[in-house]
Amino acid sequence: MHNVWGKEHAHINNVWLGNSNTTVNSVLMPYFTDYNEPTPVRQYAYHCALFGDTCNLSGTLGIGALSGQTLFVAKGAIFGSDMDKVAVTYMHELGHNLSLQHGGEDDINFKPNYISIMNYLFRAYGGLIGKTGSAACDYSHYKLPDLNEGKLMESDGVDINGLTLGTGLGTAIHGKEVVPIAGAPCDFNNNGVIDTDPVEYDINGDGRINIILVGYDDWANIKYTTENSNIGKRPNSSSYSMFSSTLANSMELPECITYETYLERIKSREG
Ligand SMILES: [Ca+2]
Ligand SMILES: [Ca+2]
Ligand SMILES: [Zn+2]
Repeated sequence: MHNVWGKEHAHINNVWLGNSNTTVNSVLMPYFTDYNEPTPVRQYAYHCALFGDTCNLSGTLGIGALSGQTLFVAKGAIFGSDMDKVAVTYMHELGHNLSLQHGGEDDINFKPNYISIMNYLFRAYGGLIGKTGSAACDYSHYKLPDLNEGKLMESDGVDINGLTLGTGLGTAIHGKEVVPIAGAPCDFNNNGVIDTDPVEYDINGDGRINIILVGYDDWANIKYTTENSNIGKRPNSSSYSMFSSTLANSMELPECITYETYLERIKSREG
């Protein structure tokens, strides 16, 4: 990745990011005054990241346009300006720009078989489990086997084929680390034993059990071009995704703030 440092802007207490998809983009764009200079063609390849203090919604760590070009990182909302968390948030929001959702191709969060910085499961750990430093900050390299919550094979674990062999990568089941995951069994139903018969459990904690948790290879599917990068047009993203700061500082499962929630809160605040 090639980072180009832009201009430093005057301090604003709360960066106002607007109250609709279109305004978030149009509010962010003016900050990037060097974005179209000296060569306007930059806009077809570059992503614009604004590192601010906080934004108009407290508790928001970052916002990234899904398949868009703008992202915002609220450094001030990250306790102690922890640079690791800033890095994790930056890469996460950039991932949204690159078309990735919290479950890879879908927005199903906390999938133990999706080893990516896009997955909230790893926010509590400050990065991928089994890795330290910058190595802990990564998109997924493997499509791990899908997990059928209605028929989980504990002896299979999440990586029966050993795709992650030698990488040391791990995951977390019921708040307990499974490191490494290659060939390791998982106690999916949290009864303390590795059951031989298939078990049923809501392992991503979304209240649903009858879904397939699909694995995803981020790197093989990243979209480097934006949705609407037509000549002369700036792309407007169709949706944004946000992080809650409570998440980054807690082991508990936090609420997942969607862009719709963001709009509702802005509306109630204005009302
Ligand atoms: Ca078990
Ligand atoms: Ca579930
Ligand atoms: Zn996100």
